[in-house]
Amino acid sequence: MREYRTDALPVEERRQDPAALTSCRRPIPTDQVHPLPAPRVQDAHDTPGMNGQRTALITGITGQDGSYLAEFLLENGYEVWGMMRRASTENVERIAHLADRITLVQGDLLDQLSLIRVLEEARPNEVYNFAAQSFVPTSWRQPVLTAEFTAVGVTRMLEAVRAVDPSIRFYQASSSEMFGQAAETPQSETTPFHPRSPYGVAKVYAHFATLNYRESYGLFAVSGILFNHESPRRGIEFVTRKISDGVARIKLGLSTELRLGNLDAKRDWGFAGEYVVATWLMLQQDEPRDYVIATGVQHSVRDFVEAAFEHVGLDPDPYVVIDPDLIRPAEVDELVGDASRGRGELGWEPRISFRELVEMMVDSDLGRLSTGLPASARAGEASA
Ligand code: NAP
Ligand code: G4F
Repeated sequence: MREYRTDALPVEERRQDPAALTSCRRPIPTDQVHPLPAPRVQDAHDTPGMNGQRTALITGITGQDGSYLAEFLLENGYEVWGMMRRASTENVERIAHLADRITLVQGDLLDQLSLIRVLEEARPNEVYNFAAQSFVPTSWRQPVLTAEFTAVGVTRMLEAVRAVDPSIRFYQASSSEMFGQAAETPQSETTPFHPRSPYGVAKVYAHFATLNYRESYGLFAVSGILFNHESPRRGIEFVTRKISDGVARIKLGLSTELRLGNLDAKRDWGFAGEYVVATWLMLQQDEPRDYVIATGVQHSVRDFVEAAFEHVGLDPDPYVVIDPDLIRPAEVDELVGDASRGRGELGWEPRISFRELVEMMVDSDLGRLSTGLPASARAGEASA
């Protein structure tokens, strides 16, 4: 097993990780909304460097996990390429601080030829397929598009790997959402799937496509079944970030209510910066195998709300409003993972606790929202 470093985590998140308190190679800004120069987008005529480094391609590099994995791989000596889809506006806030150290290339999971071209340009040793339509409620509103991105897009990616270089090691971002109405508790690699959303159904397809390409063609193709993982970079529509942002706004006097759906849903929440290390570890094994990655600790949405309000010294009751429009057509009531295979074979352990995660996210949103407010309203100075 190769040794690895985790000290590339941005200061705001690294300070929570006692094992990662060594110095950063260079300062990394923590403010994700601060305008920074955009990374270079590779055009078809650029030639990638050939200096013997290991090369990784991350699809979905503009997302939460893509940004953390890019930092981790750079810190561990990789040449990092990121695939992003074309947009009319910049969408690189999470990776802007890596601008001069990664190569971005345009490609889309909907376009088979674009995936082949991306692999031909990047010539990666490892592909991390993080790209997906990942927000569960959107999957009821756009089920066919979700299937195109999140399900069939994975087959397109696997076909591209076969066509360009079958020796590429391939990681698929499977999800605990596949367990859905779970047949047993806790859920492990052998728990049957019963997805409860079009997103979950699409992930099950992608999961079995990855397994099938491993069995049919001998690809080193693995799926990480990751339970919910969060961070200050989590998309604002997911419940944890919605809560941390909402609580910070209320604390700073910018808002008077937090509208939520089902507070009784239970999840196994970990820190995304640690989970991407597990994805890398999966591709460093001698044999391809699927792994559950989870903390093994379950909390309700209500627990998250209470911990977040408690952190800023407020009572949630006057502020939290239950909005029936946010209740899902079919709910995943509770999930909690058994990651003992990953602990044993990968040597992976989560370190950030639930409470540390909540506080990290609330503090980050307080800091972000305080910028530009009068001193009396800033984090730590605001009165209840
Ligand atoms: P995320 O923040 O929503 O990022 C998704 C990424 O996919 C974004 O970079 C997005 O690009 C890209 N993308 C979407 N459609 C695409 C397309 N057609 N072509 C190319 N790129 C496309 O998700 P995340 O939280 O980082 O999660 C990463 C992966 O892990 C996802 O597959 C997710 O389903 C899976 N997962 C996440 C969790 C979790 O708790 N976070 C748990 C289990 C599994 P844009 O920026 O252009 O939208
Ligand atoms: O934060 P969520 O939207 O995450 P969800 O549905 O568990 O999905 C996330 O985790 C999956 C892993 O299991 C990933 F595969 C997926 O890509 C995504 O990252 O909702 C969590 C829970 C749900 O039960 C939801 O009903 O929170 C409940 N909830 C209550 N009020 C809410 C809200 N969820 C959201 N997004 N917004 C609310 O206002």
